[in-house]
Amino acid sequence: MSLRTRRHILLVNPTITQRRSARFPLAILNLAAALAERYETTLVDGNVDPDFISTALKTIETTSTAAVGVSVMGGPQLRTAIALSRAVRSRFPGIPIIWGGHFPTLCADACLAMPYVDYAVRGQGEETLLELLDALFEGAPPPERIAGLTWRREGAVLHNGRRAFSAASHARSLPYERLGDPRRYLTRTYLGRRTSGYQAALGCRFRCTFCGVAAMFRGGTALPPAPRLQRDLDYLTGRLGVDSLLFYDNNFFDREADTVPLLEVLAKRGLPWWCFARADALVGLSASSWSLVRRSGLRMTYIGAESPSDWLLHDARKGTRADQTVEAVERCRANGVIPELSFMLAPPQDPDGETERTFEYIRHIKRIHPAAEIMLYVYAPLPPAAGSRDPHVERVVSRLRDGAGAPLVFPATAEEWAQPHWLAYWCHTDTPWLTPRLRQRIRDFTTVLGCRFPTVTDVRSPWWGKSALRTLASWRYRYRRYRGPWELEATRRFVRLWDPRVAGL
Ligand code: B12
Ligand code: SF4
Repeated sequence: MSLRTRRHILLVNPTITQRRSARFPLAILNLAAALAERYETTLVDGNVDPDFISTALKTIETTSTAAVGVSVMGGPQLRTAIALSRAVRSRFPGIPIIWGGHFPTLCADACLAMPYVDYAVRGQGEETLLELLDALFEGAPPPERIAGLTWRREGAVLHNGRRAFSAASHARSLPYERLGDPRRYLTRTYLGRRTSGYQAALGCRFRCTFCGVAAMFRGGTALPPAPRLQRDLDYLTGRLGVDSLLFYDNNFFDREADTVPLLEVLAKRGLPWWCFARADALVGLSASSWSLVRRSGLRMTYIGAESPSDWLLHDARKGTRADQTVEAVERCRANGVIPELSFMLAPPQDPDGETERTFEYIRHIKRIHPAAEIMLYVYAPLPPAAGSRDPHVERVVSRLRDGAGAPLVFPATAEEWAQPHWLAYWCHTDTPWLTPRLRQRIRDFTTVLGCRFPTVTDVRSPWWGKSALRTLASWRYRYRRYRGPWELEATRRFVRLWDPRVAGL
């Protein structure tokens, strides 16, 4: 295709967080890199542009945009994606609107139930989007041959077969400069003054039933070659001045032999960094790798601890055990790393009992490593992905009940998913089977724990405020008097603590 005839595609990351915690919108950057040979693209990011809908509409007008791609994660981004798509459809009714990302991957039917979504791309989006644009504008391939696509034919919604895992994006560089000044995305965190998000490895080998990553990659994973990491770090540190990194790899420590070359690259730089890791992988690391970890500057690692109960870990297909979590915490302490542990409270099988057991387990962990960070979520399994079957996930979901004890029915449309109670479900902050008493109990424990151990990731609240809250909360924590911490709530109105569950680090 000659340069003159290249069509223009608008790629949008609708607002999900406030500007000061915006990170590189990796999804649309990766898509732009994949389209670069055949299409022109404009990137619009609602996390840095408060008027992103007006910007998108203006872009469509001035560039004769041929199609709009929208990145959609369930939760708050669903609302901004809906607002954008409605606005585009009403001003430019003929332009195809394509949704991709974690929400369409799981809920493609709910997306296509909206008149302003023409296509839903399930799973990794690069190849599917390219083929779809070629189908729309070049006449080939026929849509039914495009793996990973959900679309309409004569009013009926069709889910084409799944697309196989691809590591092709490792061969491409991200066009950061297409975002305007990429330095806008470097923010102050406890790691440094100019922290950047970055993704080295793709996918995840595991298939935990509650996790969106499992539905996206279905066990596929690929670690990047070390020279790629080196090259990207040269750009990020040399050109942009990045001084610390958040690795978004789903499991940084996947296979030790593959991880060591990456650790060696990081050890040469000594930048403070953060990553996701599994307890079993950390426990299995050799002494020489831990020594590399120390030299590399790993400050904190996010571990999906999930539960103190091995039956639940097994049921959720997690593949780790509660004793491994404790051992991983000990290894982290010995090596100067802060473990950031996430838990899923109140599973429907025994919401009260499991929640209390988790509280006690957290206290045990805090005794071993008081600096351990704790992230509390509610166990809220998401629906099985459209267009592919996973009997294990289907079984887990079939056991869920609503508040009246009837089988839980998930929303049928994206707009229903955008209702506050379903947003809370998607964000793992509430479920229909939580009783008001248990909901309050979780809220109270979260308040007491968060005040007793303010997170080190909070670089914004004043030290005196954190110190006052810590003192005020200590007797409650010590004597397990979690109920009704009104004095902590009142003090928190003045000292607003940072919640990394909402905005990331
Ligand atoms: C960075 C990040 C964020 C950032 C925002 C990112 C942004 N878009 O601006 C922040 C920190 C704000 C955030 C918040 C949330 N996040 Co988040 N986040 C991530 C993280 C760590 C990396 C995402 C990323 O950049 N990946 C790299 C890119 C390249 O991959 P990708 O986004 O999947 O994009 C590919 C495909 O999805 C697809 N695609 C994506 N968009 C589009 C668009 C089109 C048109 C097409 C065709 C294809 C396509 O193609 C892309 C390339 O292959 C992931 C975990 C992970 N490691 O992936 C979680 C993750 C995406 N987040 C998740 C969740 C649930 C949330 C929350 C909604 C809730 C929560 N409890 O965390 C919150 C919202 C909180 C709130 N405001 O209340 C889940 C999503 C699960 C799901 N099924 O929806 C993930 C997978 C974490 C997890 N393991 O559960 N998040
Ligand atoms: S929870 Fe972690 S290990 Fe399990 S599928 Fe998700 S990313 Fe992979």
